[in-house]
Amino acid sequence: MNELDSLVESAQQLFAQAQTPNDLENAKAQFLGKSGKVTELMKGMAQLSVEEKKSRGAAINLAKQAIEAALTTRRQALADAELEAHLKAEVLDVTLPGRRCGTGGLHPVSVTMERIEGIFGSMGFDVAEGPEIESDWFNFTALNTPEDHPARSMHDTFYVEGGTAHAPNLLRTHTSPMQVRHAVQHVKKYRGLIDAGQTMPEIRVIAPGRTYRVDSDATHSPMFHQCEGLWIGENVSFKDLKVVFTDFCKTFFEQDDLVLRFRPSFFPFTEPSAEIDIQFQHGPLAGRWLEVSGAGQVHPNVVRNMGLDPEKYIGFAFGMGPDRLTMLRYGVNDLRLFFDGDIRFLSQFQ
Ligand code: 2U9
Repeated sequence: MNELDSLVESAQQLFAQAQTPNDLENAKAQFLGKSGKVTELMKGMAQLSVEEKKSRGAAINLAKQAIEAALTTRRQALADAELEAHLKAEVLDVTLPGRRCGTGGLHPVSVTMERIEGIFGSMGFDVAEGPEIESDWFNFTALNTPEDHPARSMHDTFYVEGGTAHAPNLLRTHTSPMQVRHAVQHVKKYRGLIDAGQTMPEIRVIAPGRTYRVDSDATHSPMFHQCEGLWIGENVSFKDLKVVFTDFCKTFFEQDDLVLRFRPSFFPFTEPSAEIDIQFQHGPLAGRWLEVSGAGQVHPNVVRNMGLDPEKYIGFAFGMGPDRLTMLRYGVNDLRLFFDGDIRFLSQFQ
């Protein structure tokens, strides 16, 4: 093998060893650079005769072309390898299914709220929603709750800034104040009719929403939900309460043979008052009496606070806890699970 052939071969070997474009360019410089081996050979031709220059020059040129060809081939191979590695690292499988947007769902207590609104809506009840920060007049005084009633204490009620010492603001402890607001508006609207001795359209309303009390254990949360109901007219009796509430419970729990019990009780805003218990006839809770609501005939003082004559207008009110109804319907035994926001628990209800 002559000197030029072995030069070409050593260039090919060095190019083959180059693993990066940078290695390759360094290797190239050793042969084709300003002081590279090919360039040196060219310079070495200076002393040769014209004839010798011709043949030697042609041979060096052939060797140079072979080295350049090897360089181009290796450059291409390295570029191909780089592209291949790049494509491998960024695998894009166009056959993969797209990422879907989760559809989400309603919280189980919201489902209960909607069921309650639907059932009472079908019985002609309006839905009234309003402020969670209330004055103590709407929350307590209008509802015939005495100044020294324990519910007014700071141990039971969250007081908030604003208002005065005489008329403090608080987080409503029930949704009844919203019913007082609704009733007051209703009475205002029909004042002319009422004063003329004519009959005012009945007040029939439920007030669902968040309520707050200083209380926290497995069955009490400082924030909980309530839905209270009110029906006031000229001839609305305790019998209507029994019919309406029995119908509601049977529809809500989807059990026609459900049994209800009205137990005497006391609330400042109703007289007489009752606790309402239900008894399932089948299922895991069958036979047990479960308290679901408080209720009663609206106290004359509360009717008066709405701007109505209690001798003429009478009716009933009830209050229930949608959180508890949700626990009973789905068999959940810890109220706090509803408010922890753990998606694994909540997604079971979708
Ligand atoms: C007006 C007049 C009277 C609403 C009533 C109850 C009885 C009652 C509680 C039961 C469990 C709420 O979820 S709970 O904590 N409620 O026992 N609520 S009567 O009485 C009213 C409401 C509005 C104007």
